[in-house]
Amino acid sequence: MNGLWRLLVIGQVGAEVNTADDRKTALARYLEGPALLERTISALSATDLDAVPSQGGWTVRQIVHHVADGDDLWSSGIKAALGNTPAEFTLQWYWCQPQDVWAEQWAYRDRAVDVSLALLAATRAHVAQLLDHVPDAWSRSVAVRKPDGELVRLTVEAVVAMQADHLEHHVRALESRR
Ligand code: NI
Repeated sequence: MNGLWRLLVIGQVGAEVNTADDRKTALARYLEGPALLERTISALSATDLDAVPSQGGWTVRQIVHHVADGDDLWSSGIKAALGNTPAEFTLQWYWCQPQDVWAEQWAYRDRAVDVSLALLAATRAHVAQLLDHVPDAWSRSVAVRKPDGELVRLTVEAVVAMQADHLEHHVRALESRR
């Protein structure tokens, strides 16, 4: 579920600085994400939420929790970038075991989705508020220790784009199930 992270690290780090228009577009996608996800699942019954795809993989319920957790986990990285640039950010404690294990440990199968949807919307609104108030927020960065141990520097802009992409990736995958 985190192939995007790999793409980000090899594809976007060190890319040229984006224009204000690019940032506006990225922010709009980022902020529209929670409503997009909610719309995508709005017509689903409880049975639909828990249906295991015939080709295998997570249920819709599990994916909603996964997306909300992704944003929640990375919001700490954004906060570090906005206040403590020399800091090293890592999710090693999370990456050190498969996401299927987290899905079990954090009870993705059993929890109602409404709280995770609210968390996702609040996280994105909160980050957007910070971006609006912290000088040079978009171009600030944090050193991230990757799962393989390599240290890379990620801008806030890159993390915001990664989270927007992550949600949209899962929405497309959900839509293709129909
Ligand atoms: Ni994912």
